[in-house]
Amino acid sequence: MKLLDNCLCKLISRIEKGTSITVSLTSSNTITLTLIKFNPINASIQGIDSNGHMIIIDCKKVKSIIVSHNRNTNREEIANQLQIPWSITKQRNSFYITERAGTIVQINVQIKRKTMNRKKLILTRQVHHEGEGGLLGMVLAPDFQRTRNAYVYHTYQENGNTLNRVVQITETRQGWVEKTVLLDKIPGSIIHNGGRIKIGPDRHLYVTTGDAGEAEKAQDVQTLHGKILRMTLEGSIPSDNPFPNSYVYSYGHRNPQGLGWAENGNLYSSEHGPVGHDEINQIEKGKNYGWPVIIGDETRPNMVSPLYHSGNDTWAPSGLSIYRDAIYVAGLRGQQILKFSLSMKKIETFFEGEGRLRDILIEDNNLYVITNNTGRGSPRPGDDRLLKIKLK
Ligand SMILES: [Ca+2]
Repeated sequence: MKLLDNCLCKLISRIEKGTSITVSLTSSNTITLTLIKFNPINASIQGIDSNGHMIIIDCKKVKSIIVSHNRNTNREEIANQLQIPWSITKQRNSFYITERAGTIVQINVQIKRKTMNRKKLILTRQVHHEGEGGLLGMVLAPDFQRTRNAYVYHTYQENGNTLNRVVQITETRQGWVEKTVLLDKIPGSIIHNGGRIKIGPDRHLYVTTGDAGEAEKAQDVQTLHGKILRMTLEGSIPSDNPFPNSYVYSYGHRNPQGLGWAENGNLYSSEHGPVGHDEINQIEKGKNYGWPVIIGDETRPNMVSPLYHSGNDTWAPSGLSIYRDAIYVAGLRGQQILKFSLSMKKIETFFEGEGRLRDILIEDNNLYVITNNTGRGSPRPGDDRLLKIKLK
């Protein structure tokens, strides 16, 4: 035990594996890594750095160490050094995470090996990254394994106007190349761009759009402001959409950013409200969700009040995923995962302590969440992160 006389080595030996640590070897040489193990035989630290490489450090050479705040023992760091990440998709051992400036990071997780590969988008219209806009939602095509096709939602500019569009892209060695445009000219702005896209149980694409700062247009079914849209995977209007020749599936939304289906097929969405009054809604075809006419518990004939709202608190809810009876919603301002019980209509804090949270994916009893402290917020060393939390 003589090797552990160094008090930093003693401290490191007590850090739980999976914790993110930043070690300084010299004033200019700092490494952030996820701790795999401490080896007491030679007082070395084994960890994974931000590029997924295995690193071994002699802890006697460590000058100082920062241990990330970690109140969540049931939390494993899958990746770090993400740059303003916005959405998570996954297939087999690979996660695909969009970054708002216009890149997609693939994180491949094998049992003993982890790789991180960042690819650019090759588009006919550049990603316009400003304010809340940029590269936002992404979903892999059902036949991705064979075709490498996916769908993304991104902000762009045309004749000085900020707009959004949904495009199909294909993964190549050089990057993700635009294949077809499903829908463009979706209203955009520095704020309220919506941007979540998901494929429903009916194999149609659902898209959330924001009011782009023009609240009253959320009530106009002739425009695409503040709507949830539904289209086929080829970008056409399904014949059973509620309004003739229209992508609009539901309207009266302010800035919805979460979409998910329960096992019974019900669709739910999260929505940013005005100064508090953030919402969780059950989305039904053709219905009006009230913005900007009603907020909170207010009611109006032919308008749907939320299933639950935050009152005067602010969650700033973004991505959501549904598991058994509960909707798990990522909170930006609230900096927590909210768990909303569908049967009890009750909400509780499921997870917190990692700063702003942007998107959630649940698969095989595991919940994956991305933090969003870069871009806006207080990034810590190693931010932003992809974390894994086991569900009981
Ligand atoms: Ca509403």
